[in-house]
Amino acid sequence: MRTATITRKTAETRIEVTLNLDGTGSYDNSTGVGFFDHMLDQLSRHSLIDLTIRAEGDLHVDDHHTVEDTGIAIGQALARALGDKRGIRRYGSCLLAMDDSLLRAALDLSGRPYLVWNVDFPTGTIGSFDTELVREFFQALSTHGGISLNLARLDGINSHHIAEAAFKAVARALREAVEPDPRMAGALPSTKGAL
Ligand SMILES: [Mn+2]
Repeated sequence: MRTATITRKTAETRIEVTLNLDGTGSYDNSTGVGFFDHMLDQLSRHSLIDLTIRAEGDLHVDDHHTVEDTGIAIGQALARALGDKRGIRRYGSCLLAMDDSLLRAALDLSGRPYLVWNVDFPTGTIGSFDTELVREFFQALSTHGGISLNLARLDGINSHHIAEAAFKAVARALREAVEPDPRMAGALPSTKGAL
C-alpha cells in the first residue's frame, strides 16, 4: 500500500497527516477550521485518497498558519507515499462544474513545484474563512508535493462554490495522476530517468 504519515510541529502549529493513495476516499479531518475541514473532506472523497488529519494551530492569531502548514504536511505525505513514482499516470486534469462555478485543474507530479493560479473570489471571506487562504493551501501543496499545478476559475459567482469546486477539481485530477497505469508496467513515466 502507498501510505505515509507526516508529523510536523512548529511554534505555530502541530499537525499529523496520514494518507493512503490506494484508499476509498474515507476521511477523518479535524483542523479547528470548519470550512477548511469541509474542503479537506472533499479532497479525500473525490481523489479516493484516504486522509486523516489532526491540526492544532494558533487560531487565536488567524487561520493562516493552520491552513498553510496543513498544505505543507499533505504535500510531504503525498510525495513520500508516491515514492519513486514508477508506474503512475503522473498527469491529471479535471473540468469541474458545481452549481454556478466551473473550475479547471491540471497537474503534473513532476517533482517541480509550480502554481499557476487564476482563481478570483467575489468576496473576501466565506463565513469567517479568508478566501485568500485557498491559494495559500494550494501553494503549499504544490511546493511540498512537487506538483506543477494549474487552476483556473472559468465561471462562478459564489465564493463557497468556487472554493469547493477548486478542491474537487484538484481531487479528481490527483486521483487520475496517482493511479497506477497498467500499460506503464512499473516504468517511470519520464524520459529523464527521474521524477
Ligand atoms: Mn459546501
